[in-house]
Formats: sequence, structure tokens, C-alpha cells
Amino acid sequence: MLIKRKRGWEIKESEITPERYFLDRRSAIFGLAGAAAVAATGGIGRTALAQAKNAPQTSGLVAPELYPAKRNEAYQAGRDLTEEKVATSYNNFYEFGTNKYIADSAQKLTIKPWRIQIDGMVEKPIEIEAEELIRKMPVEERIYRFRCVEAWAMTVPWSGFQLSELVKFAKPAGDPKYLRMQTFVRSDEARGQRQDWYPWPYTEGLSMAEAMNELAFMVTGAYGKPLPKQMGAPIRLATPWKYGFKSVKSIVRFSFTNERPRTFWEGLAPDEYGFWANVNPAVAHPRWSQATEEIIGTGKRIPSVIYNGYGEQVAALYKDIEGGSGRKLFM
Ligand SMILES: Nc1nc2c(c(=O)[nH]1)N[C@H]1C(S)=C(S)[C@@H](COP(=O)(O)O)O[C@H]1N2
Ligand SMILES: [Mo]
Repeated sequence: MLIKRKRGWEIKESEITPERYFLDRRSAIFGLAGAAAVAATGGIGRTALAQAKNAPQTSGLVAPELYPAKRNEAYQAGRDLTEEKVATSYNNFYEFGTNKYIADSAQKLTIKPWRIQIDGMVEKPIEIEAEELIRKMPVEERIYRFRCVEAWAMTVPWSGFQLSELVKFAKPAGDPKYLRMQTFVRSDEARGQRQDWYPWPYTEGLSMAEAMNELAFMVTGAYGKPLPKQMGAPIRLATPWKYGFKSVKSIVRFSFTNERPRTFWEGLAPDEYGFWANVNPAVAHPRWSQATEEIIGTGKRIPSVIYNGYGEQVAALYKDIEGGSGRKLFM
């Protein structure tokens, strides 16, 4: 374990990771001794680097012929890319464990075949193989900043397609207000799902206006290759103006609905992780500040920016809802 001097602005990762909190709480409730054995670490980047192995093979992944996809130069991050070996070895994917080093266990996930259901308020429910769906879509590369609620950030060259293209394909009917997205449930492959106190499946959602925003992106690749399993293969969401937990991985179901989806993290801690979850340095998480973020892989900490710097594209979405700039939009 790395030991380093603590400076004023630093928070220990053990103090801010939600998993630590929940494991401690559940251990207290269920007497699960040792369940909270999450390493207390200092610099996130250096820890990730220390744990980094070579990126896993891309063989067996979905629609490999689509990568590298042509970069859409309209989406630049203004920051250096996070090194691939860091981004692919420091991951959050509770289905495979509550620490950040789940890349190996995630290789157990079978992603071929991968059936996707599209249902709810649509002209006609659709069931389609992920590879077939992805091949129908205009796949391109975009560089996005990514800001986790735990106050760390990455910059990733994602490949995929605009979520609005999937909405068009789905043909919503009757003017639904929300799009709900859900991850698989397979406790045989994903050991984390044997912990039955979590509200599986991992569920997230967007308002339809958010889903139609140009930034909402279905990710199917990263670093010029098909998406590795630990990053949410074969298809996951990226909403770069929101905290990272909104970016649901390994999606099997899209449902159009008038009911606001109850999300995984809302189910666990509604006072800490809200539905909107827009990045805002001025609204602290109940247990830590959101004023700054650590760029993983560098050990550097920089000021955070409202909507993660994407206000030009998304600020208008929130003018008229839930009190505009109220705390609720930023939890
Ligand atoms: N299904 C599922 N999706 C998920 C998560 C998860 O645990 N399960 N974690 C979320 C969180 S908190 C973050 S920060 C990002 C992490 O994405 P990355 O591992 O590609 O960096 O995935 C999000 N999507
Ligand atoms: Mo996160």
C-alpha cells in the first residue's frame, strides 16, 4: 500500500467511496466480519497504476470490425487522455465486486450472445442481438471527460452512437417522459449479485429530453477497440455532464415509461445519490466536497466545473424543472 503525506485538500478514498460506507453498514447489520476489507488508499492514480495489468485481449468482443471508429472532432476534452491501462484497470462495477479492481472477474461475463429488449411505451416491443443493433448504428469516436461522484475523473476516447439514434430506432409511442436502462442479472457469472441486499438489476434512467441531448452517448468501444467487459460491454451509457454512476453498464433492457425510474443508488441511499446527479462543485455530497476532482493516473487535483464543463449543451434542460438550480438536480 502506498503511504503519502496528506495535504489539506486531500480526502482519503476510504472516506468517500460509497461501497466502504455500505459494507461497513451491512457488516454492522449482518455481522459480516471482514466484509469491509477495502484497502484505504491515498493517491487514486498511483494505486490504479500499481494495480494495472496489460489490457485484456479484445478477441471475443462484439462487432470488432467497427473499431477504431472515425473520431468526431466536435467532442474534445481539453485534457490529456487517461492512459488506457489505468482506465481499464480502475473500474466501478458492483456486479463483480465492490472495490475498483474487478477487471479480471468481469472477464467471466458472457457477452455473445447478448439479447437486448426494448419495451414500454413503444410502437412495438423489440428484441435484438446487441451485435446486430450496434452494426445498424452510426458508430463514431468521441472524447469525453468523466467525473465520478467519488471526486475522481478520467478522460476516455469512447466509441459508440448517440442515444437519440437508439430512441429513433425504438419508435416511442404516446410521448413517454423517461427512458429506463437496466443491467443483466446473472449471479452465476457476476458474484457481486449474490449479495442480495443490493437492489439488482442495476437501474438508471434519463428524462426523454436528456436522452435526446446530443451528449447522451451509447458506448460500445473505448481506446479504438470494442468495449472491454470491465467497462460495461457490450453496451453502456455515457452522460458526461452527470456523475459517473448514471453511466449504466452492460445494458439488457431499455424501457420507455412515464414513471421516473427508481435507480440502484437511489434505492440504497436516496439522500446521497439523486436521480438527476448533475455535476456541481457548489453542492457537496453529504459526506464530502465536490469542489475538486483527482485526475486518475496523475495524482493531480483540479477544480470541478458545473455540468462537468458541458453547460453549453445541457444547461437549458434544467431551466424549468424541480426549482431550476436547486440542490435536487445536483445530488
Ligand atoms: N451495471 C453497473 N453500471 C455501473 C456501475 C455498476 O456498479 N454497475 N458503476 C457506475 C459507476 S459508480 C461509475 S463511476 C462508472 C464507472 O465506469 P468505468 O469503470 O468504465 O470507469 O460506471 C457506472 N455504471
Ligand atoms: Mo462512480
